[in-house]
Amino acid sequence: MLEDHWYILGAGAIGSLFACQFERANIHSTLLIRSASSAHSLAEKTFKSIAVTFLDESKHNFSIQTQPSVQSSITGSKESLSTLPIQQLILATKAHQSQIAIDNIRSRLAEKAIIVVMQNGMGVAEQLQAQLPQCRIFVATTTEGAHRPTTNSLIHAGAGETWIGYLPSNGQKDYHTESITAQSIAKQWQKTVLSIHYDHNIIQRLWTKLAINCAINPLTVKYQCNNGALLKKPEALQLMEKVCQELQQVMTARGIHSPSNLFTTVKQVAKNTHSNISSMLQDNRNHQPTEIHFINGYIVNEGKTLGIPTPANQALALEITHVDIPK
Ligand code: KPL
Repeated sequence: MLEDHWYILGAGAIGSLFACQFERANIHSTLLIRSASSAHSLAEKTFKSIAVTFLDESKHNFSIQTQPSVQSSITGSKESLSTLPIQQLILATKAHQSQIAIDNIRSRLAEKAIIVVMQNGMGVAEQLQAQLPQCRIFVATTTEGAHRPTTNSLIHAGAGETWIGYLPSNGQKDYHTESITAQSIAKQWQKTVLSIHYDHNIIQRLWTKLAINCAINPLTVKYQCNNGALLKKPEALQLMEKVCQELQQVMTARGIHSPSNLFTTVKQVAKNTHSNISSMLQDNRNHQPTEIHFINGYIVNEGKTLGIPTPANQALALEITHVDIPK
């Protein structure tokens, strides 16, 4: 039986979007945030105001309950960390921030806590399965488009779809039971206006999204352009094709069905999202570390394990890791 309350770790665009849409649908949530500076207190509870602009351009202010995920050493805040057990958690941090974020709240995780990993890239869910074998790890992938111009505002810019499923882990858990739980999560989240589905074969969907991110995101950083502009650069298209060929080989070797022409699929996504600034380019422009290690880096590691060379992905992973931050 699911509880009607979710903790959300990671108050970026997607974490905040889900918190606000949950609030609207009467699903209770608590945002676990690092800094209390943007929150205000009311009757011993702390809230963060988020002004949301919806797809139809209507606006609504939300007051989302928050708790600090880490004791503030900067402000010397006396605010004590909650010890209430976390039964249901959405991990919506950037992939490279996951480990530290989970470590900060690890002592609060209930013994059989449900954790839904919802982020770009791959590898974190598997890491958590190994580190927290008692917890129940699920994965979700979303194509909702949202961005946060400021910490207290959110723009829901593009309608997308969210898919939830269970990632089998060396047969430790009962696949049937866990699949039913994933279906219940999808059903509960369907109370929101978001388009949410259960996927029996979530691994396939995660890999397809990974392939798209591998072939678009680092190229937008390399060429400092939006997604659509890649299609007008012959050099970028050539590289995109090579990245896709390597991905197709790795996916086939892993027994993952890849679209028969991944390159065509990727070009179509770049066309559909032509004016998007990819999440990796946004990180790069915001002087933040990128998720490259969990995107192309993941493919390089998979290739090594499978004995498949992935020179194009490797070169991109190296280049983006060391890319100069634009002035
Ligand atoms: O998922 C994306 C991202 O930017 O991370 C794409 C599909 C490339 C859209 O921008």
